[in-house]
Amino acid sequence: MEDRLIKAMADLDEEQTLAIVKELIESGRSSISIVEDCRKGVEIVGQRYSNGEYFLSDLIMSEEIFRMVMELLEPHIIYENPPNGVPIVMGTVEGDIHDIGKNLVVYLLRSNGFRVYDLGVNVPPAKFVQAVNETGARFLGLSVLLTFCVGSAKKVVDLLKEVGLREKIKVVVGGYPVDRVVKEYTGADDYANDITQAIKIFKKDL
Ligand code: B12
Repeated sequence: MEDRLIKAMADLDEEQTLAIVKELIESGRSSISIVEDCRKGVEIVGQRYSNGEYFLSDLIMSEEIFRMVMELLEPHIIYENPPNGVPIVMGTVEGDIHDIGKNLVVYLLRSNGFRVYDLGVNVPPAKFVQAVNETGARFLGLSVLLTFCVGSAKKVVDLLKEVGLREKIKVVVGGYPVDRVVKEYTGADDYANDITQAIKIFKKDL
């Protein structure tokens, strides 16, 4: 863990953040650990926004810096396994447009050989179910960042049950507010709120 990177990200210091990331890449630090530090930094951005210290424009700024970090990291993210082609449907649930974390998970799953169908953001339950049906996916990944959108994830699971597809697919819910309680409430099979855990979950059932 690199405290100065977390701090630079939390302070929205673009220049410093990018300089530290470049330095860490050169020193051979793993891309995953760099991303995790940046995630911790934006978590602090979120806390500062909650307590009125930061504004919406600052959330937007954090997105922009994160995007630039990802551009630096992408060429260094190592392709770990040969393609297995296992299909996964993934998207951010209805009402929610956060996608930095989801995109990261999608990117890493693809680089681990999965065939990911990314439905984007604000995805209605019926669209998830249609995609599961059409692609024969073995996994469904639901990203939720807003607590008031947790219900949207539950609706997807309920609809899967209604149309008889629930037993055929493993549902994984992920995102900042997601914990065991959210997993139980939505009826998902598993959950993750960090990248290492996220990839492990998909790999363990191969
Ligand atoms: C950047 C940001 C934004 C950006 C989003 C840009 C984008 N393209 O995504 C913008 C500015 C658009 C935004 C808007 C809003 N935001 Co906002 N945002 C954030 C912030 C600061 C960072 C989120 C982020 O990208 N984190 C970095 C990524 C890498 O982490 P992550 O998303 O957690 O993903 C990781 C894991 O969770 C996991 N994961 C994620 N998805 C999935 C899916 C699966 C299947 C798996 C297995 C794992 C997994 O893997 C990822 C990698 O580690 C958070 C603060 C926070 N603590 O999260 C607030 C936060 C989520 N936002 C918040 C709010 C309130 C809003 C707004 C309502 C603000 C407003 N008044 O308009 C709007 C909502 C818009 C909407 N309808 O969705 C609140 C939510 C509070 C709550 N209790 O619900 C937060 C928590 C800030 C806060 N503390 O108040 N936001």
